[in-house]
Amino acid sequence: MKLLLATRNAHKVEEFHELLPSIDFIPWPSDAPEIPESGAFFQDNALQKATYARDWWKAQGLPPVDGFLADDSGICVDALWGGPGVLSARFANHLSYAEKNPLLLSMVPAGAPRSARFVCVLALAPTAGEPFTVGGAVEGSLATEPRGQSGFGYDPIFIPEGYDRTFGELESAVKHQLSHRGRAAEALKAPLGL
Ligand code: ITT
Repeated sequence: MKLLLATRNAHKVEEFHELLPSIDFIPWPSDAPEIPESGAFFQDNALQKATYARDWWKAQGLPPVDGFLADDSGICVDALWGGPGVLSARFANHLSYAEKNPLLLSMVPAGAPRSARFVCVLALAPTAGEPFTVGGAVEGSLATEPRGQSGFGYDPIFIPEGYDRTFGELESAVKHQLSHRGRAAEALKAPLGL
């Protein structure tokens, strides 16, 4: 099965290759337009990205694929009322993650609950047919400081429930078993007949 992966995030691309190795993923071309995401919810954005990619691909007359897959995801911190959530990529986006992660931690008031979760919504727009979404989440807590080099983004500050190491410290195979994206990818298998 050939799916166009509607993302510019190279870390997501790498994770999808590992999570769904039987799928032949086609990357979003580097000269293609930015994929818009203007929704208020993970689901809106995932659907917007997948259907935009499908419409653009068709309009270009590019070789057919079986479908268009998009991921909208983020970290939701309870002490920040769910933020940065759907705005996770855009939070302080002039900063690197080495700067952004300590900044996010510093925004959590002393003594506040440190619970957080990663959420991932995947939208699949088949070449012909109705787009649909599946999702996954992982509960956990914020570390007191960034730890580990593995993964990407907010991984160094997130400790999944039942562990004492961050996603930045855990091996990618462990992250995939627990993660929001791993769970959403599992949920995609039945509808794709995998
Ligand atoms: P595309 O829209 O092109 O897919 P993006 O990075 O802008 O790329 P999102 O809008 O879905 O994607 O934002 C997701 C952000 O949430 C991502 O940039 C990270 O900051 C964070 N994030 C999502 N999944 C993560 C993970 O597994 N580990 C660490 N951070 C993650």
